[in-house]
Amino acid sequence: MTDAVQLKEELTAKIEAANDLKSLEEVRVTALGKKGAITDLMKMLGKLDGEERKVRGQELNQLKDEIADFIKAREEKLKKEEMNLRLATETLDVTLPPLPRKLGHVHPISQTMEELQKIFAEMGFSVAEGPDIEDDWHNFTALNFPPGHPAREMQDTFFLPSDPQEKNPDFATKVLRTHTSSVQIREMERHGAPIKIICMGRVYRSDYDMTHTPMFHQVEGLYVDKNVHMGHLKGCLIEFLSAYFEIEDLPIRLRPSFFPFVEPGAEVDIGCSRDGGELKIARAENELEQQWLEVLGCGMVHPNVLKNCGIDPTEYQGFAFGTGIDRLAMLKYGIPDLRSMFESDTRWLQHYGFNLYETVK
Ligand code: 2NM
Repeated sequence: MTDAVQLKEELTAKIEAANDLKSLEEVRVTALGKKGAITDLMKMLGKLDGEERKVRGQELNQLKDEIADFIKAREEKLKKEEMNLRLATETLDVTLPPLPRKLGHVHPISQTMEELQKIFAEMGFSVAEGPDIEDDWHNFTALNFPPGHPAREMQDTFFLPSDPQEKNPDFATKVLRTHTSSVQIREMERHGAPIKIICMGRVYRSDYDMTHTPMFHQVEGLYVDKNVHMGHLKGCLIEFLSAYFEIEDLPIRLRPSFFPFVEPGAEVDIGCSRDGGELKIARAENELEQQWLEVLGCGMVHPNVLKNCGIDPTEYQGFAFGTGIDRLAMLKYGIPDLRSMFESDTRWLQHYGFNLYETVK
């Protein structure tokens, strides 16, 4: 009996002495835990006789409840004190500016595509898209590459497993498109003439070195209508290149060249200087000292290509041109290594990328 009274005094003193939540919890374990003092006494009840057990049992239960209530009250008091202390000492400066948010950047290729789309939209071209996986017809045959033509090998094409259901090899053979001209074939087949489109997108060739990656990007233009001639082609290219490089009197020259899908075909150079090893796109002060940089291929669409798309070449003519978007981006934005474009290095993108809200004017 007395031990219950004594224990109550002892525990009460300990609870009052506990000055923080941690030491209060230690007292709780000493009193009410599995091996606590009250628990120990309760375990001994079993050894007592009926009446005494009942009386002592009630006493102990009461003691247990009292101690538990007392601990609870002490705990609340300590918690309140702790909160008051924090409120008095901790401050929050709501006037501090927020942490800067990390913004992503627009890849130079996306930026260049936007610029190209804008320039050509102003000249009345719309944008067409097509599949990356092409058949032999759209990638080669329709473009006037006859079967076994060396250009088919020249292209270093990635061939895919062919379609076993398809009997016609023109449609059975599958490739990763080697140029976006395949999209222009599809558009001419579907819509006929007149047509005025640009195609932009990924193209694939089995090639890898300083200046070649197995995937790169092309933009190609196509204009088919009645009475279209090379004067229109040259005018369009002058407009495009001077707008893109933002140089008003940019010199441009055409050199005869060969592509199976055009006749005649030409390569297009822009004026540049290479003073001290640094390439600069500009008109030379002295015309005789003008240096040149090749940037495009072009020509009048071959009559066979028009025929292959169901367009009558005696009624319609067209011009077409094509170039690498990656190379255009490198030239305009001073990017030295093509391969760095596809390494997904965020530090590179931080440096060469564009802010989303400052893209195309
Ligand atoms: C080039 C160079 C010359 C071209 C031709 C065609 C099509 F589909 F109309 F025949 N599309 N693109 C073309 C012509 C592309 O890129 C160097």
